[in-house]
Amino acid sequence: MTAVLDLAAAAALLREHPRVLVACHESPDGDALGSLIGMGMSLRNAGWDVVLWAPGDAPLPADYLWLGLEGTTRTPPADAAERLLLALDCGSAERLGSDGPATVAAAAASINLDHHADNTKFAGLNLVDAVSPCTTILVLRLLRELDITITLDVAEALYVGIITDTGRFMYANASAESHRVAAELIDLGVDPAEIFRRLYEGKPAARVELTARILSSLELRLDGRLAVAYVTIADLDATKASESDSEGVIDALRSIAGVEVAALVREPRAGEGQFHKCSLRSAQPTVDVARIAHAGGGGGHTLAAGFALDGPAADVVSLIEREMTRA
Ligand SMILES: [Mn+2]
Repeated sequence: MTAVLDLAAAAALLREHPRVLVACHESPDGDALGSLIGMGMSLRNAGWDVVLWAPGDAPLPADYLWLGLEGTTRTPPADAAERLLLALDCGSAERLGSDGPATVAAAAASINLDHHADNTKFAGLNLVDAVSPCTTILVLRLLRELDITITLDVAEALYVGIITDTGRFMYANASAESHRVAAELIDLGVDPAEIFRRLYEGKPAARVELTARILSSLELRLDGRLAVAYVTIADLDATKASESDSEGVIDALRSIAGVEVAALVREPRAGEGQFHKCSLRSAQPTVDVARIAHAGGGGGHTLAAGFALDGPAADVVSLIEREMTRA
């Protein structure tokens, strides 16, 4: 089942605007970057004047550099107000970073293409399909609507969104459609073994050392229903790893028998104040971590969500415990 999206309206709006600013959410993951590159390259190949915007100042995750992120800007371009803003995988204007809301408000037109159930419908035209396992599948639907040929580079970028947002087809959102679209992309030339090698092998030793340190902080709470681990600045400094190197660790927490919620709590860097960021994963289909994230002022999906809290790490954990024990 897929939602009915007004793809025709989006295609018409794009055809009226030859200059486009394609954007994804800050701290981008594989789906955000796969969507950004897949959409951006396709529009550029088809003759649009495209600027790619990945908001934020933390380095883009090294795992995805091979997608071709060199030309990506980190701040909106000077002529942003003259462009159509196409936001991808972005649940709110705030997820476009501190310049997000003003850039959306000033844009010549705006389209919001996303799969987050808590999407705030912040754009002029909102295409939100919460049933879709990832945004790259929605990007593919829009490219087909535009009659744009899918090149191999684009197919690879779209495939990355599917495998990362479904946890390599491991999560409950790994629908028949996700497998069908993956098969279509393989038919276009995508080599799954090669993509998996680029994404998950050849890891820097620093990342494995960081994983070891994070896992040594494991706490099982609420009789083992909650698994919490911490990423500290000391861990990052000692291993010379970056914050994005901690991305996969939460799956190890989630895999522990009896765990319902996995939480990874990140200590803020100097200058980020007291904001502890927390990623949440559900290990049980009946446990909705988006509800916990909302209680902390964040957002996300039923099975994967996050929030940031102004206060010590202990407050982050108490909030999760309070929400988990609420009937
Ligand atoms: Mn996504």
